[in-house]
Amino acid sequence: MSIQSVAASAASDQGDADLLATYRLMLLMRRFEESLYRKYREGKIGGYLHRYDGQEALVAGVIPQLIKGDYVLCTYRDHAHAIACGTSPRAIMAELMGKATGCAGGKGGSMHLIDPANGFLGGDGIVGGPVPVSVGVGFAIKYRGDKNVCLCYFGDGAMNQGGVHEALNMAGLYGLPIVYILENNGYAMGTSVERSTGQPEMVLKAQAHGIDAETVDGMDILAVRDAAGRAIARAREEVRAQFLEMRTYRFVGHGVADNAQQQRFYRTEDEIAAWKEHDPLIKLRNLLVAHGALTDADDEAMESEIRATIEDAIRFAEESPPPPLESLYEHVYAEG
Ligand SMILES: Cc1ncc(C[n+]2csc(CCOP(=O)(O)OP(=O)(O)O)c2C)c(N)n1
Ligand SMILES: [Mg+2]
Repeated sequence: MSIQSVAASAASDQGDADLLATYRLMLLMRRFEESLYRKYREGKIGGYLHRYDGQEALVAGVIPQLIKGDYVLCTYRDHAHAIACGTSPRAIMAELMGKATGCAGGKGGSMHLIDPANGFLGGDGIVGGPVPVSVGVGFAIKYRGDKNVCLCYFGDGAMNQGGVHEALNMAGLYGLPIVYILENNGYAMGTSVERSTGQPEMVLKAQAHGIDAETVDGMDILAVRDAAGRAIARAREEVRAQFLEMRTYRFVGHGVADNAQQQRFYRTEDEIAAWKEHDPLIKLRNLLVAHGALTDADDEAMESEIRATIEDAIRFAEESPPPPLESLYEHVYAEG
């Protein structure tokens, strides 16, 4: 979608204030991810780390549309999801640094952020793992008769997992109030979609399970918001599963170990540059500027406020203690 058509649809659909809030959220996600790479290189963050740069619209255009009592499940690429659910940057940063003040008590790390009080049921280190879990969550919502939905994010690589298809079959069969968001960034680590499936049209796979499905330009925040709004409303009102294949791209490597040199084995610099032309953050910034809703001074003020938030989170995390040894066996089994 061109900037012009984005602007036209913004004028008809969404107010400037709402879009500014979305821009702020996306900017926070991007700057947060960038700061993590620095902390990883300093040795402050251990374990693994998967960034969301380039994919922000998939979260910023969807999660803010949820209401109290709705749930979110996602993969190990989960920092943006936690931010959008309302988990504090302090609790996320402390979790990444393995501190007791982290949102999983410092024992989950980057791939296992969680915040049930805000409806965030967590990231998952198992590829495809959130999809079977979503069936349990969706069934519980329906069984209780609640007017809620479960959002479930997963990747294009996960779409080839057996358990994912068993779960999608049940979600379609039982008519569960789940909205699946397929984060189709074109690659599962270094393997492209084209090399890993005989049927790259993802919507056909969902439709085969009796699930309403649509493909969305995931680099276009307005298209994402629109499609998500409709899918969430259908899941909530009609109590049936929905599937949105969001076409997107990750601007950085699969994880921190996947550096520029490694990436040459599976994608070209030209390809990355071509996708960066569609950077959802820059597109939204240009749209707001064109509308007169954002000036350079506003943008700089937002940048410095976000910088301060992240610096505060880093300070908090670095000063927090590690989990005490006695807590080692806590949270292994549910109590009672
Ligand atoms: C069951 C399982 N198999 C393999 C892995 C190793 N692994 C981690 S991420 C990944 C790629 C998944 O790609 P995709 O589903 O497209 O998500 P993306 O990383 O692109 O967001 C693989 C194979 C894993 N974590 N879990
Ligand atoms: Mg992928």
